Amino acid sequence: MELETQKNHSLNDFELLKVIGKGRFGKVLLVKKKISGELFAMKILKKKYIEECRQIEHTRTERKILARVDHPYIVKFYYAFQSNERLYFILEYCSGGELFFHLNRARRFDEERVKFYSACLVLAIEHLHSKNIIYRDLKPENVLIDEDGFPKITDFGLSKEDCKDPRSARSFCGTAEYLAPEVIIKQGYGKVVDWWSLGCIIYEMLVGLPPFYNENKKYVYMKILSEDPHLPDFLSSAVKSLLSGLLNKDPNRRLGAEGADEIKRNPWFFDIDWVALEAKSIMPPFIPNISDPANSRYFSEEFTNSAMSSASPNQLSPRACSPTYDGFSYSSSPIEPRCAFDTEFTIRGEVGQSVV
Ligand code: ISQ
Repeated sequence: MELETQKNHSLNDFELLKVIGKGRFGKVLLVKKKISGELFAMKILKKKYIEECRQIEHTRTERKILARVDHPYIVKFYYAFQSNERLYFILEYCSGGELFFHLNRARRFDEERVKFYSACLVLAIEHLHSKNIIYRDLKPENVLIDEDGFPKITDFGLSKEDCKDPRSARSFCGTAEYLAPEVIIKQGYGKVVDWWSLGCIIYEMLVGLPPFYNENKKYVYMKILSEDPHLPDFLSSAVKSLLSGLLNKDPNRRLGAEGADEIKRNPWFFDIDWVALEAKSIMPPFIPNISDPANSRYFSEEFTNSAMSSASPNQLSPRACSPTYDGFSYSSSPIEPRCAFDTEFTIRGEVGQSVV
């Protein structure tokens, strides 16, 4: 498998400290660079899984995109190297852990906190779109919090490059709860799918569950295609109107179809100073309490307690949650994991995957 990696770096340069994440094709370790003592996140991908699961192109794209982007709200990529069996990506370490970890604990955030995170995400997605990249997998698990409390998106495994045209992407991929209707009906889609997922993540941070939620994916897809999201009374009218715009099922009429400025001008964001936010000169609403950055208190014990060398990437247990939604408690039994997937399909007649 060929991938552009650096020959002058190797695993030996790092002390491996802890497992802090696991995904479909590998795991993420907290590592310390021996020579400088700096901490990094090391994403390790097993070539065997990548080849077996036909992920070679996605891995190449991820590596290319990571090297192309440079933004305060996107996890920084330093370099990549490889061994016979594995690929290694050296990334910025975000000691505050996943946004998902904090949301799961708090159940939901207040509007000011949600506004701050979503404004940062608007800037990150605007940056990707300016480079004709569609992110395609925005969800709380893919947003990390850095040591100062700023959010950063990570995981470009499903992203797509060269998307100038509003119908340039076709593959049926993403995470069920965050998929835009045009992805489900396999119409061909463009950058505005990211604004739909932004609507989903804003809703989830405010309400405690994604807007189109069901334990069964088939019903998730049906709701996305045919139901309006329920907007509880405790939401301000400004955020309700933003959510209605972002969750417009018609991609041409969705807020953001004319570009990120349309979203930035929405009344809910009236008090955001976008220039100051881009410069990271606005104080985040929550600052992780980290005296020792190597202490992984904001990472699930499911990861950090596992042996570094033996854990298989497929051992990730399903996400269990029982968020309270409008006073109604959903089942606390484990539900299907919210995993991203990718199924290639072609609009004109070739084999595709039926989703509903
Ligand atoms: C950086 N810091 C913490 C966790 C991470 C997980 C995946 C990629 C980068 C990361």
